[in-house]
Amino acid sequence: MKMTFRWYGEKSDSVTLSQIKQIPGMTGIMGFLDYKAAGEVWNEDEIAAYIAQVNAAGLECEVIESVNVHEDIKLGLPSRDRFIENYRETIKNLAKHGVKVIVYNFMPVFDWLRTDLARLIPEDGSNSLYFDEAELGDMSPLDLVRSTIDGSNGFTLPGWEPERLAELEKTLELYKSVAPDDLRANYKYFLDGIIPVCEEQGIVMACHPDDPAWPVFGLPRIAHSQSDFDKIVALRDSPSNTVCLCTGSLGSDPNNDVVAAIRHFGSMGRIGCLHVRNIKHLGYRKFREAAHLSESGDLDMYEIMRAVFETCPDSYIRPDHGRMIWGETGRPGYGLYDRALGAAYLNGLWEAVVKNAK
Ligand SMILES: [Mn+2]
Repeated sequence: MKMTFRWYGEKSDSVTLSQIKQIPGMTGIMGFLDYKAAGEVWNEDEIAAYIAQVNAAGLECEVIESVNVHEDIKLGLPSRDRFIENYRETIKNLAKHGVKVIVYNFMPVFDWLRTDLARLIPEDGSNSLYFDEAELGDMSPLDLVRSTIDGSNGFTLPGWEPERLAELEKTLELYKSVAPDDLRANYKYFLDGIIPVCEEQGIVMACHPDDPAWPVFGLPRIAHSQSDFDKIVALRDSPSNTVCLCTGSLGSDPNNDVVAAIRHFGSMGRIGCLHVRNIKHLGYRKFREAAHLSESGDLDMYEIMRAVFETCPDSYIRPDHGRMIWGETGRPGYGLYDRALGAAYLNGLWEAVVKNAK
């Protein structure tokens, strides 16, 4: 297991590399060029500069999260071939600089969705990301996007870049004629275009689940259950076509057995990396993000780490979204303190799992 930490880059993250380096057991970051629009080529010189900066802090950068997929690819528009060619170029450039895993998602229009980015947790006075489908009921997609941007403390949220939002209404219209099977067909076309390059370059693609784990605003969503991911890994049968197993995203639906999903895809060799966090269910399609500790939420974190150890022990892992605690402000979900506590806790579970196995 390699413990890592998501980092958005010097200009876009309130957390510094030297702070990350001081978290016990931290080996590297999951890195991102925050200024790149979906569909653009990541050039070698900018990749080299970013990774050199990370390495200078004593950290590795073997996972990139995310290289976003252009909407035209998901929609299956004729212009997709140009964007797939750019994606291939980016894969080759990242591979040259030691990157092993690329996280991405295939969610139409929206990346993750929440109805409150700083919901007070009454028990301890901290706050965390929160979702309640009932609150979404009266909101249009544009309302939600506006309130998300308003609540993001001046940081651009991944998947919510203002440039993309101008075209939001047009894009929502185009998706009206895209059924889940159409989206899957477009997904296969994308994988057929990039996976041969990944195999040749030693890169693993890791698809992040839909978050929350159900359809929103009537858009097709095809990546929120074990059976969905069975279809995805079958779209292109390759060790380079894998899952980014996000316990909090899959776990937002209490019907998903997260531990079973790790064992299933882990033993198939189809987990490219994991995001490990806990979640607290509050009702039908209503949840908040919890501290990583098992007893703070509804997931059994010990069983999660044991499933990783027994089926995919060499995986890259990172603590996922944290609460905001101790008065910290920053990008919602991505402060330093609670994620550092999460990493320390997961490392402790890992040590117990490893020693118990001996
Ligand atoms: Mn995640």
